Amino acid sequence: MPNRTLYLRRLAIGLILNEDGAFSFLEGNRGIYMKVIVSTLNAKYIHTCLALRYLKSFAEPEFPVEIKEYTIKEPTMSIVTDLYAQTPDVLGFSCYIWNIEQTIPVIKMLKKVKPELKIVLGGPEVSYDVAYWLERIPEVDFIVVGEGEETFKHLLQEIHSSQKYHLVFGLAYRNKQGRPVINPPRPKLDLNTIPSPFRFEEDLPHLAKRITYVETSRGCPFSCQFCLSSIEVGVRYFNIDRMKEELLFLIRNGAKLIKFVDRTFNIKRDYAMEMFQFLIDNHQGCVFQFEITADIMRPEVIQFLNEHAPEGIFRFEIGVQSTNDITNELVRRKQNFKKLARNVNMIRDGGKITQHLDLIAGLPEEDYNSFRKTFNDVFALEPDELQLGFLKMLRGTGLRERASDHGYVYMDHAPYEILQNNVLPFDDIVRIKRVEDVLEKYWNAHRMDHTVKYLTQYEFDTPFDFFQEFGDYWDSRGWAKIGHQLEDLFRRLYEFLTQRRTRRLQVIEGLMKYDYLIRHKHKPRTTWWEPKLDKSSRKAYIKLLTDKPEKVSREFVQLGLSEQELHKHTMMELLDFDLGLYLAAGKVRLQPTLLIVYYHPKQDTVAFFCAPAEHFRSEKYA
Ligand code: B12
Ligand code: SF4
Repeated sequence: MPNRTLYLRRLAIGLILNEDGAFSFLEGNRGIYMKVIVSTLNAKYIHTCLALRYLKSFAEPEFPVEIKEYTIKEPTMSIVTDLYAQTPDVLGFSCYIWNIEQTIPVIKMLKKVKPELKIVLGGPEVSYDVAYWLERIPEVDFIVVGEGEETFKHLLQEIHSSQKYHLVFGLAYRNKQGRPVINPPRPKLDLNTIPSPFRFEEDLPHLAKRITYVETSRGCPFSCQFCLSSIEVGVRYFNIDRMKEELLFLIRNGAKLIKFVDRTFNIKRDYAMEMFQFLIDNHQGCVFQFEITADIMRPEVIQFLNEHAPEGIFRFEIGVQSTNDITNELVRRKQNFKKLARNVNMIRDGGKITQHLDLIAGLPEEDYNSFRKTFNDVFALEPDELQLGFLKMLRGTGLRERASDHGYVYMDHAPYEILQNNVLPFDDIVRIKRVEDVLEKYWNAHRMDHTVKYLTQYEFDTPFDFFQEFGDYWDSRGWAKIGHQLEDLFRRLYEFLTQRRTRRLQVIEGLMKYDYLIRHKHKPRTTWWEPKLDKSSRKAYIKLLTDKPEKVSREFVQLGLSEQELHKHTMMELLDFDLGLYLAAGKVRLQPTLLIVYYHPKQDTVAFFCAPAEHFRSEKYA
């Protein structure tokens, strides 16, 4: 019978009576602990690894487990040194596409200096092509395939007792002859038997600083052939009352960002609705992210959220991937883009929920032109963020198995990104990468929303063409290799637009200035352009604005700004067109306009005002 605190590693020659009345073995007079550590290299410090916390909660109290997390940026030597210093007997690594290539050198080094260490791998990256991994990393002793909680615990029991590894379902290892043995898979676990992974004392101080991952279900009912989640059959749920308690605990202990890793959070409508309502009632300012399948959302659910959700607490990640029907059929992805678009528009119009839409370039039969259309279809929905990713041929997926059907050529090692296929040559992939680069910097970072919207609507044939042409120019100027301040981003776009002789540049320039000025919370020290107003004109305008604020607007009068406040907290610029009319009605009327931007010193807010310059002209020069 296992002791609650001591674990024997070798054959014992004595017995001791434990606190709980059970006996355990002693070697000589000394108890020997089996020290178990589970570790991973996260993509960034802000991420945390939920899997490690499940492994710990399930293995304890019989097997105390310590968690050690690093990032993929940390030097191998410092990770090895740190883990070595913990003197583990069993060390498990959580392996994903983003960390496997950085984890392997850590394993190899550790095993050189501590050959007796038992190394266990688990996670989606090593759960497929298991024989390949056992062969590629001889330093690894065991691989846990698929769901890990029960298998890992059973493995610890076997390491610790009779080493009958053939009894451990879901385990892979090498036999005495060094040949790989892959045991039959383990039946799925009843999720509600897993103790809470969210309440470890050592996690609490970090809740506010890092992302907390939460699962309410495992599995996905869909079968998209590029995705690992399509492989698992059936969806299992955690009890909703238990999940509510867990969430409340996390929120009360300071969690600021909780990401639900459910593959499709809204599959079970009642569960999702009850959870939305619960989070609306209890959020305390915490933000919640969900992966949503948008086309299956009912309009009443969106209406409910639009009416009741506080602004900014929910963020939906919506995979669109492609709007090409043939492509979606080939990857067995059922998607009704019409319904998806209706729902995304409805959510956007509600103004409460942030939307992040995903696209994948390189899916079967999606050539450059088809991808251009996909991009434009989705950009038209004006998502807060549009992420353009490139297809990765994940181990275990149907698409990877049938890669040759579509002429796929891809990277040998993770992340297995495609380099070309039968309809998308490498040249096109490189071109699309340039689109991704400027899309991230300009649209997703929201650096100049008004300018980009104007350019994509009026100056370029389609949004994609703007990002492509600008991305090509960006690359040709060598800017992809250097860093950028905010001002540089404006100057570079302006240079691009000037050299291609873009029409109505003075309007675009005005929008760019407006975008620059309203992006700051405090009066900016510099501008990316030479101000049109010299010192004395600015002084004259300030005098006029102090004396006759009614020439601007009633709201401006209400601010009651003194001459000194105007000097200190406003920026002013003369534009060539009526910005107010453009923002209100989308119409461009050429007319000199004074733009006044006021940075409220106490509230950290910014307000802007426009007035026809002629309102002031006669008086200014009188
Ligand atoms: C969080 C997350 C991320 C985070 C990373 C978080 C971090 N820690 O650094 C971010 C946002 C960065 C990310 C990015 C990407 N991700 Co991601 N991501 C996830 C997500 C949503 C949750 C992972 C999770 O916590 N799951 C819950 C846990 C409990 O499940 P689990 O990880 O499978 O763990 C269980 C078992 O695998 C096993 N196990 C796991 N570790 C260990 C260790 C040991 C020792 C043992 C015994 C067992 C064991 O036991 C666990 C409990 O049963 C999954 C989807 C999902 N819902 O799982 C995708 C997923 C992991 N991501 C995936 C992909 C493809 C990507 C991207 C490549 C997508 C892209 N943009 O193209 C990028 C890669 C980024 C990069 N830098 O290269 C794939 C994984 C492919 C792979 N082979 O690893 C997944 C599965 C999505 C999918 N359905 O295809 N991702
Ligand atoms: S892409 Fe999304 S919907 Fe499709 S199988 Fe994966 S998780 Fe499920």
